[in-house]
Amino acid sequence: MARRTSEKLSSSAADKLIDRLLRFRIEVPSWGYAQTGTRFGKFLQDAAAIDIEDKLADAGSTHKYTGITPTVAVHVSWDFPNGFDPAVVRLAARHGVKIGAINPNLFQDQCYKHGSVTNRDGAIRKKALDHILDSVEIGRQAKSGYLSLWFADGANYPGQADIRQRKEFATEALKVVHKAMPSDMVMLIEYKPFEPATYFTDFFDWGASYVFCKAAGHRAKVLVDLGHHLPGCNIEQIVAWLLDEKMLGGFHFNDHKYADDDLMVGAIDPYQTFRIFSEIAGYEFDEGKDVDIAWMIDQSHNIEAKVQAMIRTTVGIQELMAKALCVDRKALAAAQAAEDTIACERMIRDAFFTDVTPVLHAVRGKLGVPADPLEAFRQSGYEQAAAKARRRKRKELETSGGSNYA
Ligand code: PSV
Ligand code: MN
Repeated sequence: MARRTSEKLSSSAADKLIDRLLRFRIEVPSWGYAQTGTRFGKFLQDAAAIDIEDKLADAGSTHKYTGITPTVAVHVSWDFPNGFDPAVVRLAARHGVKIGAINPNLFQDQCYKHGSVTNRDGAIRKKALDHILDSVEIGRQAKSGYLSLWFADGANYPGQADIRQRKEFATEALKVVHKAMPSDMVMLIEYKPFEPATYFTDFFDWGASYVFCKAAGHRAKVLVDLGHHLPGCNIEQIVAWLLDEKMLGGFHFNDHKYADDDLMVGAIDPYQTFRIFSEIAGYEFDEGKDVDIAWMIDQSHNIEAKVQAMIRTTVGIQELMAKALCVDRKALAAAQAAEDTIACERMIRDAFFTDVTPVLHAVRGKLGVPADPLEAFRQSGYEQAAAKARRRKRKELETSGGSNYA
């Protein structure tokens, strides 16, 4: 198929596209810069972040080269282990970024073996709830707009647990948390069909998250992690439904081949991510305004150079958003009304194959960042300097693994 170029867009369409992209921001995860890996082990990198200071420096660097990642999601147990620390907020500012979504950690402590907020044991449920409430407090003090909840809770065997009772326990906790949140905080509820639990997870799909959100309160919304669906799932349809219900809270972007692989966005199936963006672009066109959701990356890279992978992912997401904005919505609606299936499908695929490089260069020029952020970062020497400094720091700290996340 011939490659269209965005230069062929009318100048008003190109201007609108550029304007929209200038307002588009993506949040990076602090844990994406640390020594991470699979459950079989970690391949250590000298340049990987050791602590929150390094993570914020790396996030700052990602933002410096892309111009669109001004916030960093944090995991409370890894980044605020002793509760709120104003020094972390100051450090973030020094690196040109802000603290974003607050993620409580309800999956690492030994006591959560049989669940956190769904545990049979009331004392463990209380511990989990207290940790979430502490996280709300950290979010309040850090001026974060989002409390992002992911529960690893579930069971491995039929009969092991009471599914309905666990649903009730989780609902009780979410209601308490929702009440405790400041009025401008949004609760994001993530879902995942399996892992670590294998038979069921309590928050297993978008419908479960939707039901929990409705029970929790009006500031609870569904978080769609692209790696959290069973093969063949039509994720863009889920997104369209959640948009229509005003229940889409945000995304955790990543790509995958089989399961929650945390690969760089666009590496395996860019057309899938594009189709999601196309649904959003259509929604924004119909509503006449930008959708107000959390655009976040959730990737823990195993063998990839950390900052490079984050930059590549960020520009990959930006490119797919740009392509989705190339769909002529009026022409598509006309083709749909005429039941011209061939024309409809062609419009979507043509947009995907549009070369948006000129538009992206224009946007980056306006943002004051390099036209090719990844190449500029690779030439900058940041990674080599970080590796040197962090090798020294590890020696001083007598550590090799850095963050305990795997
Ligand atoms: C779980 O797989 C998840 O997607 C959740 O968002 C966690 O917070 C994140 O990964 C990091 O472990
Ligand atoms: Mn996630």
